[in-house]
Amino acid sequence: MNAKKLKIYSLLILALTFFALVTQAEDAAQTTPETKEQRDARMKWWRDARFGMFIHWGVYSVPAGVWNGEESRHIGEWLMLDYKIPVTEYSALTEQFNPVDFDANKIVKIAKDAGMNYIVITAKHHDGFAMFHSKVTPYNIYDATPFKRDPLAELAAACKRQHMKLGFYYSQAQDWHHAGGAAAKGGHWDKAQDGDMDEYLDKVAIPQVKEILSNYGPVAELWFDTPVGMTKERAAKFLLLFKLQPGIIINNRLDSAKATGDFSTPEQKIPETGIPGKDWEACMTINSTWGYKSFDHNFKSTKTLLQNLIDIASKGGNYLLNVGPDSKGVIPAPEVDRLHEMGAWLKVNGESMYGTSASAFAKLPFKGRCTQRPGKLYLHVFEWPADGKLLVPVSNNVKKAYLLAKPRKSLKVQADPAGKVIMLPQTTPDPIATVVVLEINGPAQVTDEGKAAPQKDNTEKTAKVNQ
Ligand code: FHN
Repeated sequence: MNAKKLKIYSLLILALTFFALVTQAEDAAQTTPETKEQRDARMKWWRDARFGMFIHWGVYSVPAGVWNGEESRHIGEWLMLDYKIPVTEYSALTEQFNPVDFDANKIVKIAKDAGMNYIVITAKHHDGFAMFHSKVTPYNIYDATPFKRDPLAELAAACKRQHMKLGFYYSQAQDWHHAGGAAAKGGHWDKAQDGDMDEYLDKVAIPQVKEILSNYGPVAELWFDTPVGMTKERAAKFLLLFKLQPGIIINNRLDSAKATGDFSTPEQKIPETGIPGKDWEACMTINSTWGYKSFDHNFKSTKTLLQNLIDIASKGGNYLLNVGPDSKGVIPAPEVDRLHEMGAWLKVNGESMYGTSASAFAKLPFKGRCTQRPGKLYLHVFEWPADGKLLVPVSNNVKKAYLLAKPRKSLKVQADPAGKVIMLPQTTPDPIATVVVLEINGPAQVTDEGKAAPQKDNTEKTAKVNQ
């Protein structure tokens, strides 16, 4: 071998070694577990956000909860399973699905005006119908309906324009259209649904999740649901896709053991004492259904919705409040009205929600809730005390007290053995929730009045019984 050849070989070996080292380092970076600091940084926007919009929208908005003249008593998006509608019959609904009034900018603006900080929309629900232009199957809104538009692309563009975070819901296991997809509550009812679940996951669900994570810009949150048959091995295939969206936040419903994901998902309920030590997001309907039902007028009042938000924030959670657009793509007016009213309250009182942490107290001596940030307690008063006195169970030195709606007018504060008493104005400023701010020195020093009642010590009694 002459000197020139030797030099070329040496350079080649050097280049290959360098390439191998870089690949190794990259692999190591991918498998290195996230540190607490890294996780906190990734979760920061989400924890600060507190309030998001859930959108359940699909071809089920066409029947709108009615089948063969009967009004379904169950949630609208389950109509296909509830009435065991054959696959071809249900698929025919796509011909009538032409949501010409869908206006992504308007929807994002509704969410913005409501004080919501992120949106999560159904990319595919259990009926298997993709609400985006999927290349994986023609059973999607672009190919199978007269609409010929991609709502997810439009929503992604609108979110980008209006600086709104966007996430997708995807029913990974249940799919009542494609062969091999799972069906809860008794399983398949049409032989077109029969097939191999692994094949379904490999050929439909995984490629579609790849599409939504690749084609719509930044995806803030991914929301899996009803993990029927989702073993650890099956879930693992999805995990590989997440690196397509560094920083993505995933819910805990990918696998049936709920072993993966970033946050818990209490549904239609607010846990009594939050979920200490965990991130969580309560998803709830605004009426009684997720997917649009023409006859469901059971709308919660703005008061209930706002007090839910406050309750959730006081327990350290997020509120993902659902809306169900109709078959024209429009969010029903009673839902928009309520969101608008929530936004008006948040415009004044948002400081007491966004970026705050859970209450300093296990209990409060008034009807209401508390959130906090360093140096400030936000007391959400649901029922104005008749004597105009608000006892806050802290012993700290107080710097200032005022209503968040009137920050320049200081309220008098008196010391009390049980804490600090704030002198309130006589008339109730806000019938839903008035926020009183108490600025204090250092972390809240909670008096007994704000602590959980001590557990009764019954060891002696137990001992006697056991004798
Ligand atoms: O079956 C679904 C239901 O339709 C809806 O999507 C809710 C939202 O959290 N999740 C499931 C039930 O847990």
